Amino acid sequence: MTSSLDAYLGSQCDSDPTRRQVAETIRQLCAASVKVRNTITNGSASEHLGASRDAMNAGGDVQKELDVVADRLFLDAAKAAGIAYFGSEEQDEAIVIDRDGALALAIDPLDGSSNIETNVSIGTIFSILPVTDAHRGDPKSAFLQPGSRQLAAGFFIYGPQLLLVLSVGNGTHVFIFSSSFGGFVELIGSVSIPERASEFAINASNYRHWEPQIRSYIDDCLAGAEGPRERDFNMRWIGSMVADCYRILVRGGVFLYPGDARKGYAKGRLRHVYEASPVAFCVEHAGGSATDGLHRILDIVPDSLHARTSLVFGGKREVARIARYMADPA
Ligand code: AHM
Ligand code: MG
Repeated sequence: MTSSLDAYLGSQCDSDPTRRQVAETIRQLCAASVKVRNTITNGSASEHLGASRDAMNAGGDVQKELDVVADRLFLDAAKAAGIAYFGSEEQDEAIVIDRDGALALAIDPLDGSSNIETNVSIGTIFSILPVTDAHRGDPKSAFLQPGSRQLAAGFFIYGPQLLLVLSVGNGTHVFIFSSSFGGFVELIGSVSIPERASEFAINASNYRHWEPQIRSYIDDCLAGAEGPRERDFNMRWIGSMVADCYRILVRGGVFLYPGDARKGYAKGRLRHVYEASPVAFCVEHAGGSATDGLHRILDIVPDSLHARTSLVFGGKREVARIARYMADPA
């Protein structure tokens, strides 16, 4: 029998009031994700949802209509769940919702914004962190914890299917929205990233900006069976990290968004708190690894809500191999 997300959360998150609130937060996020999905499906994506506004978010990205719609829906979900602090890619500062709340929610409401008008999979990434008394005086400090302290993390994919990839700290599980059931049901009980990588994901248009170590890693993959790797590699780059991550979870491979020489890209493009950290949590709980090239993402303490980090994740062996390239002075 297919098991529901609700039953899963009941079995995993019933031990104490904080865990029960984590479960309630996930339920509220799921309800919001269905609204976002319906907006995408029914909306006139090319003319409206993908339209740029005259505004930029804290990271300097142009906001699109759907970024703002999704941000509002997930803020409403955070309020319904009694979250203490809400930190979003689309908001400059953390928003205080309930000063006495036990949880902080960090979110990228719409990952893959640049793909909105092209009908390519996009998503929402979230991280749920504990709030302690030490954080009460300064809400943003709740987000400046190492990702290893996350109580739960995951992402939704608005693609051909509406999926939820979730870890509450005990494996990584995949749920699919079923309209006949009226909720999310389990699709993959426990994800395990295949060990051997034969696909890499990187935006190769940045080749000329990369450090020599990244170039030599990619050069060695591209050399295929005739090169030092002695086998052929395939390349995939969707440009929505949620979709690239999901492919790697089910099919293996490795993802890289390294820092590069472009202005403002010393630590790449991705945000530590609400992109790298939750993805790293799901990847590690699926048996993979995630680093900034050298160091484990989940050990790093971010220095601001919108901090960037270089990001490498995927199968353990390949991520370790990349760290060896990065450690080489070249
Ligand atoms: P976003 O949250 O504004 O969409 O930015 C994050 C996205 C990732 O999904 C993706 O991996 C990366 O940015 C793509 O960047 P680029 O356009 O430089 O290839
Ligand atoms: Mg994003």
